[in-house]
Amino acid sequence: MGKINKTLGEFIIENQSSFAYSTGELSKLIHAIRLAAKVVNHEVNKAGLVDILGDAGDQNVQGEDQQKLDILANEKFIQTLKNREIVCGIASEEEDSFIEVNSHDELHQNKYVVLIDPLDGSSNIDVNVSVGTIFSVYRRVTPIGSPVTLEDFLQPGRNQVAAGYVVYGTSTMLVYTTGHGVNGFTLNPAIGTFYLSNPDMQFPEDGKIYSVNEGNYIHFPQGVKDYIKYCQEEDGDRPYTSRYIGSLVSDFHRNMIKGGIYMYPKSSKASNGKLRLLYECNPMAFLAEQAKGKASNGYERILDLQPTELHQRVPFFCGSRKMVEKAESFMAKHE
Ligand code: AHM
Ligand code: MG
Repeated sequence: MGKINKTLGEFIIENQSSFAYSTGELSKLIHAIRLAAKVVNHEVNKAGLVDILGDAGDQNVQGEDQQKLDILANEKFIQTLKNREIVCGIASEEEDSFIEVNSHDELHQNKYVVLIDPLDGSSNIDVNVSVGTIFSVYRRVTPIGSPVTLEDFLQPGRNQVAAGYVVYGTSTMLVYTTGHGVNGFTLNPAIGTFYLSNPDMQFPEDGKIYSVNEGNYIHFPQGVKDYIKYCQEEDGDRPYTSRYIGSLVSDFHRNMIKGGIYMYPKSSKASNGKLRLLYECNPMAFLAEQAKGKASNGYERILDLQPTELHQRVPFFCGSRKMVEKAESFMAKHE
């Protein structure tokens, strides 16, 4: 019999003491996310079988069509987190404003806020392509005992205490960091257990894959156009390979394993790009840095940006350090 890897549950217990201010609450929070991930995984897997495919007929706060599974994933994550008395507030891509969470006995005693994109890349669901969940965790900045406020959510990404994603792919994986590197766990669906499959994940320092929606090419800033042309030029190890799933979690996951850059720049159609700073870019940027990669808006470190709105968007360049630095050097020429 081959060796049986550590389970996520065992890993959380073993690593609890390395959390700053460890009281077991962050561990409980990761346990809750693990549970919600399994529930959503089950729903995503059976999406083709039951009548839950397609639009729910509503639009979310950003005017986009909501898919039924988006709503379901949103509900599952929020319910699971609410029931555990660890978080004082939740913000989600699918909710206009943040949700306040009280513990049952005493008001406002919980110290963490969670921001989630419950089902990212959901336009891929109908065609059976990977989707993901992204989460980001902060310690609240307002005093325990007082109601949670917007200020608790609008923290720069460098304050995150944990972040991660679930990728519902050929296998389902949970990949997360608590600021001590990045570890990946693969779900064995037969027994519903996540096993440590990818310990200490790291971006190769350099890579050969670029991931960008080239359909928007003519609308991109000159620096991005020049960088794309650079990727396509014949020279040394170039041209690079283009890979774009259109599902941030999957594109990021592949690039972290193989080496690459993901870009969602601003364009003449969207002045801040498409991706949201708080629950898409910040958690991915924290993971990227913990995996020795890099994340920027083309000029500045994502994790240093001071958020001003819950749903704000930001241009995003993320991946292997040398590739992001190269893209930044092209951006700098046209500042
Ligand atoms: P969503 O949160 O509405 O699913 O949008 C985010 C997704 C990312 O996963 C993906 O990288 C990007 O949108 C793709 O956008 P586009 O189709 O414009 O290339
Ligand atoms: Mg999203």
